[in-house]
Amino acid sequence: MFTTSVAAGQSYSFKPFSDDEKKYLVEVTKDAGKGGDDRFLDGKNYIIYRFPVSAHDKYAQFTAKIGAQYKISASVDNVNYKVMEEAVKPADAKPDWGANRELRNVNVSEFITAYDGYIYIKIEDAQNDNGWGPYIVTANGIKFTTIAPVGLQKLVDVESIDAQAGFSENESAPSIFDGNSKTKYCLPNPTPVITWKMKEAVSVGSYKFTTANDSPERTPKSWTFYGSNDGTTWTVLSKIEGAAMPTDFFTDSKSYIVNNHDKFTFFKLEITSVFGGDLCQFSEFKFFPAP
Ligand SMILES: [Ca+2]
Ligand SMILES: [Ca+2]
Repeated sequence: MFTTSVAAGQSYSFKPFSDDEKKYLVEVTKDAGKGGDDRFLDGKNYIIYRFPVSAHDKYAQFTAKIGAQYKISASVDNVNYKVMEEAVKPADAKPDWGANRELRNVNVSEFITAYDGYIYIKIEDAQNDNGWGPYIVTANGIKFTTIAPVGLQKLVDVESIDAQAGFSENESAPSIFDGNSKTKYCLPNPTPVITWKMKEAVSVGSYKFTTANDSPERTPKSWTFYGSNDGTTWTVLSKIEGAAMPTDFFTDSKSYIVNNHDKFTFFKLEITSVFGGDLCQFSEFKFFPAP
């Protein structure tokens, strides 16, 4: 479940019955038919979608235009579902009640976990013995959006960054905090140490690396991340040996979790090995506030 890297703050959208839908479709009952151009899930029919969510995300929302009797549930494991929103036909409904097709915006932020993973969305009939099954309106499509928190890199005191010089000023250590995956820190040392001071004390909840523009063997493989309040006494926040890092360029690693949520003003990142060779490089070190 946690093998792929997921970028924080993404938006996925597609139309029912499209090829794009297959990327997110986990299961649809075989007899779930079409109602005109729309997905019609009457009776015991249902559909399940799955969307990638980063541990960094702070908000997640599912949106679709759905009408008639519907039930929208969400889950982190496709086993335990929580009903988020439902409608049944009122006893005094007019004969055309099934036309209540509206955009349903379902906040599923509570299913974001401390790890990169997925949120499953299940849509089914809220009352499966009376007809009036839900329609998912194809023309409006389906959308799933997550919002990333603001990274703590913005609070780094750039003047305080202490690290071995890179190959050029363009490849110096501040490049890992500039929010640009096209700029990297690259130096002739596979075990660099970078220390920096924050503009204010912060509590870190997670972090990730972004790979550079070439040579994946230079990517950090093992490291220790420390916090301090005096720049002298260091507390280990995260120690990773033999990480599985992406070999694609300009790509975020998975999220690494920091469980110590004490506030620190100084941080130190010690790279202790790379995948091969005598150089180290990466384009971003992103770190995020504790939840
Ligand atoms: Ca029904
Ligand atoms: Ca950069």
